[in-house]
Amino acid sequence: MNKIWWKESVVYQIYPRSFMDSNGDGIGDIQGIISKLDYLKELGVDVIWLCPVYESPNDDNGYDISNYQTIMDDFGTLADWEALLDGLHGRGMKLIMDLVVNHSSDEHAWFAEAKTSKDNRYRDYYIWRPGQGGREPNDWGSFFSGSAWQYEEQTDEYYLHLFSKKQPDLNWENQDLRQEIYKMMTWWLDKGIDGFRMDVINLISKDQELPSVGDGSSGSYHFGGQYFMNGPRVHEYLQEMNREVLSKYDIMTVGEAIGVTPEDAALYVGEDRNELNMVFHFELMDVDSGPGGKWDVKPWNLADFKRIISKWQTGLHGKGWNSLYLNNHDQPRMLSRFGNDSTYHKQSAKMLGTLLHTLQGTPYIYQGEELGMTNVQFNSILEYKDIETLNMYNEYIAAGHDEQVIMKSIYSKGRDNGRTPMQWNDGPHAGFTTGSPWIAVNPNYTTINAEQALNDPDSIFHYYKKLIRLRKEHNVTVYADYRPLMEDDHHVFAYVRTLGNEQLLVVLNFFETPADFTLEESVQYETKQLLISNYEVADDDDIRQIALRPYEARVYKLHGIH
Ligand code: ISL
Ligand code: CA
Repeated sequence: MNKIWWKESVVYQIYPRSFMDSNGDGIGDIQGIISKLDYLKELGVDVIWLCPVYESPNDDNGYDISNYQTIMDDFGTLADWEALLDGLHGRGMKLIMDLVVNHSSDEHAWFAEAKTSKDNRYRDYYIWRPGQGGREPNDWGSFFSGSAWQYEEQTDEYYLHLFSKKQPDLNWENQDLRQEIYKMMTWWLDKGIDGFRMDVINLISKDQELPSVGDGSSGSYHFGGQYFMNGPRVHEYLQEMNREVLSKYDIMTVGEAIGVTPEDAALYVGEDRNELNMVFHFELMDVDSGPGGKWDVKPWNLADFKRIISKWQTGLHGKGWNSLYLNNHDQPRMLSRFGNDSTYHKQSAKMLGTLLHTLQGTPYIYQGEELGMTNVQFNSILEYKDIETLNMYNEYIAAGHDEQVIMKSIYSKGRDNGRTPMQWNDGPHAGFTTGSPWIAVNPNYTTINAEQALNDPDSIFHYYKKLIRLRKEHNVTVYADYRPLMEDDHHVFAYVRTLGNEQLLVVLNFFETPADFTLEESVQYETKQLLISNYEVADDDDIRQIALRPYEARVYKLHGIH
């Protein structure tokens, strides 16, 4: 494994709309982030990933971009953004920007032109097709419910939108479009940013036949992923982007990749491939999805959870670098999903944080995770803001589903779980805004908030701080290989990581019931050192046999291998 800064970094993801509001309009903004830079420095993270801050009509909270080179009014100005970059660099932190180029907004100037006529110069920047027998060109469904096609009267054709109808897909087959995107990326890089997180980047190449999935008999829409996930030209495009843009800078890149296996991922992140540095895969995020997809919630189990992590740890080892995340702005809060957000709030948050920071790969912390922020349950659908949630709700209601059942799946899977405002203190609106927040604050802010966490030496925040520091002080946490222990145990997650003559032993109890850990004989060592734990542990504790307490987590460094 080659050593490089982004492997040794910890990334912190900011969802600007919900981070900190500086001017009382209820919407988080760039000056708000600037006011919290010392907080981020204190936590010790190295890189900030900023979700989209570009001009946008906000159909999908900034993931629908109408101008890639201006800042959204709600968030501030380009001068504010430059101050943010300087503020980060001045504190020794880096900034990566979200790059959303599978689609633009329908209010982007390119699309405004493209829809006017079939021979417009920008027409081919998007994907247009005539209807088929009075219906859409094919039977693909959108990620946000309904058809993936929208009819445009002016030219009597449909355009493709894998997400909302205000997010038309860009046509990467068009070389001029690709060059415009590379130019835009270069413009940001020349401003001094340190990399990109690339939104759904493995969807940019579509099978040009755009085939239907079904035979048309049902009249319903289907997931057409086989025709646009890891499509025919995706690696050609990314290699071109790397050659023309990325390779010219010392930056990091991470691509969001839907439906990839470790084998697929190796093609994106293989160190000899000249494409990306890391991808975000979805296998772990699908661990509690039933056959009906994300809203068809099924209980997850530790056997699957461990199997997926082990598969990625060993699958990419020596080939490419993993990204590690347990939640983000699209996912429920990790603590409510995989831990215990009531009785063992602190213990389980620390246990999950231990997992995140002790695997091979770069950890990504999502804002509020370091405080143990939890899912939210709003009483009424009217309090929800997310387009994916609202569209699903309307579609399911129209299809006659039970409202209570729908709300239950929103409580466990809805994206707004991760989008409630950051909980800074126990004052009005959790100190997020002096106005009225764009989305309600989670009522548990009176006990879960940053001010409380900073004052409590035993807080999740201080534990995260220590985890982040460990990655700096012990190379073994970053570069060592991975070997699962007690693989068939469905209660304990344990593994050993080896680098030279050092080993890292990680033991995690994933449940509230006590559990026994037995260290297999094959793991040999001379001395042991407890690096971190979420309970008091005696120095002379025998690690060959540990009686683990609820959600207990321990990390040992073992010296001397025979
Ligand atoms: O998980 C999902 C599929 O149901 C979605 O939440 C999500 O749309 C998908 O993970 C892709 O995410 C990215 O692209 C979307 C945007 O809404 C998400 O916020 C973004 O992370 C479209 O740009
Ligand atoms: Ca604001």
